[in-house]
Amino acid sequence: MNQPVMEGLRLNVPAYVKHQRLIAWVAEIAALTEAKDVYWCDGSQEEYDRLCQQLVDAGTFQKLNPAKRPNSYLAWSDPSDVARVEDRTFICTDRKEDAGPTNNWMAPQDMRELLQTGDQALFKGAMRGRTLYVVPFSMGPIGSPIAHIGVELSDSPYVAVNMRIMTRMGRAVLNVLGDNGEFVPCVHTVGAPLEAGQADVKWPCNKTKYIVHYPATREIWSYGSGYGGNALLGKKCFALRIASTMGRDQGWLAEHMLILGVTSPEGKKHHVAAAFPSACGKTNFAMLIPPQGFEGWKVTTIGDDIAWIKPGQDGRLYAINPEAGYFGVAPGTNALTNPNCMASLNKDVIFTNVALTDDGDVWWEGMTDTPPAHLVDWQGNDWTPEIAKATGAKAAHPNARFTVSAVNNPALDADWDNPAGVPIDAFIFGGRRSTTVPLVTEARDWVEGVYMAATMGSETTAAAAGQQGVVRRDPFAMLPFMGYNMSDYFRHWLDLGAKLSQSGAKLPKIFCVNWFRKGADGKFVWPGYGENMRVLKWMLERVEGQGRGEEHAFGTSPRYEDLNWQGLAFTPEQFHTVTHISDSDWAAELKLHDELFTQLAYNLPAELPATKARIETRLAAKA
Ligand code: SAT
Ligand code: MN
Repeated sequence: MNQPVMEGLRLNVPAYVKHQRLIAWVAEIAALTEAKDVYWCDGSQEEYDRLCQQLVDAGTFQKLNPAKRPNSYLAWSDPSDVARVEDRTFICTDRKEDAGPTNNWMAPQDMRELLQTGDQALFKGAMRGRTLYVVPFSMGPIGSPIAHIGVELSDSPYVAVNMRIMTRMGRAVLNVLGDNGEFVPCVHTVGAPLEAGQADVKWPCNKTKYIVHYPATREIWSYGSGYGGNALLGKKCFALRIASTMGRDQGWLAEHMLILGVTSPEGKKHHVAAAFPSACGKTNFAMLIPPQGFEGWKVTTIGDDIAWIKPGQDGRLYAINPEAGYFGVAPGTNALTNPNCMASLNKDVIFTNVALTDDGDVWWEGMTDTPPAHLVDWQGNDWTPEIAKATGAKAAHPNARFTVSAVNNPALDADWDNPAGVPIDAFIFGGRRSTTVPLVTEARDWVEGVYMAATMGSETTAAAAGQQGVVRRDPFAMLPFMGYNMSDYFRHWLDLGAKLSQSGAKLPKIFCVNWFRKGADGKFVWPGYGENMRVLKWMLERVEGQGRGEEHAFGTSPRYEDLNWQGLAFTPEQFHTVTHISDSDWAAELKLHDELFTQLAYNLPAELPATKARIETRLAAKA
């Protein structure tokens, strides 16, 4: 029975779909949500073009001027639906302790009643009047032993076309799934049923939002939002929250990390994975172009946001990028900060919440020094530099995004799609801190590196709804993305390190960086972007056992003379501003580590407070 017919609804199952469990689940969700019909995405270019045209006809997309931006579209979201909603994101484990104090929790039974089974369950009838898109996707190269498959059922064609860019999506995935393969079921609705005769809006969504994960059954249910990580469920929901749980159970890591390759002029190649919170420059770092003074060096991108990292036969850690595209922050991106990114955006892009120029192209704050004389802003209003000055109106939303395929990236690494992944030589952890944290520090060992990553703080950005610019602890840049108890996750990192070093493997070095220190004038002191290569090179010298530095309470940092300054006027005084360790700042900082440890007391590994005590002893000895 390949075509079960439900009341008034055909499932439209293509002949190549043989997976009865999948078909039954689609039927169940279609019935629950009362979708108007079902469409199975095959992932073809023809389908992508057709769905984009459909989005144009519906008013969700505007086609950009093909002479300026071939095959590209602009979407403006509802102003209430512009970022991830962390306070509406839930981890539903049986025991509250297993979700931990950093996650919102509800008992699975209660959540299911709210979403699926109760009289007023939100998903009941949620897709009325809409098409249910079946979006099969692979996180990681299709068929790779380290890839995992998901199927998202969504009533948003915007989601379907974005998923085609962000993942390997379509028929080929169903072929791999065969008639009984495992997949992570992901259900998504914008939560805006259309009653008969009711006209649609350009960006349907609902004031009520739920982004829900059931780690035990590896299910994702998302209600009410059409934006970014709330709706493209392969990304943060699957590749981080659900995958972190899978990694804990199976002995691997799912991390909020870019992955890049660095090749020296002599042809020696290293790979690093770096964790930064959302909107702190991961995409820029992953596409870095070495500056003057680094002739012959090459940086290549494996991934810009998420890394799945597994121990290989040789005991080294191998990383793959489970994604196939970039969902990057547009504002601030320009030909100076990220030329590779600008080149990636020349064609085949979906832009969301940037401004429209009078000649049918896009613009955002920071794209050019001089803004165009007239724009239509992301909310559809006239925008001029004068209006901006008078009202502060932004042309683009600060969390405006581009969705683009990795293959558009001129700096794409030859191994980006290698099913075996790339061996990691160093981990980098970085927050956005205007004070306190020095430019770069190498941790003494794995345990102290885990301490650094666990206690990382960062100033909040527009990537999440809520107040911006306040420092919060963001362990491993995973705070919004942890699928289980944070302390158990620290334990998992410590155990993995211990296991690998027992097997005689050389563990990656761990570094902590901060590009964001400000001077007395409130401006960033470190130039950042391509200049980060100077710090990166020092880290790789340390990996090779060569780079020099100075040991201090937290680890080892370079002195001024240990970095290559060729081609950059950066004075020892400026270097002091971005590197000095202030005793009073650190006394306050360590109190915040205490607060974090108090919050995470349940199952907190004893190694972490012990490391803190060692650091305090070193600091006291110095005084
Ligand atoms: O909205 S996303 O989660 O996709 C992007 C981000 O915040 O990192
Ligand atoms: Mn991210």
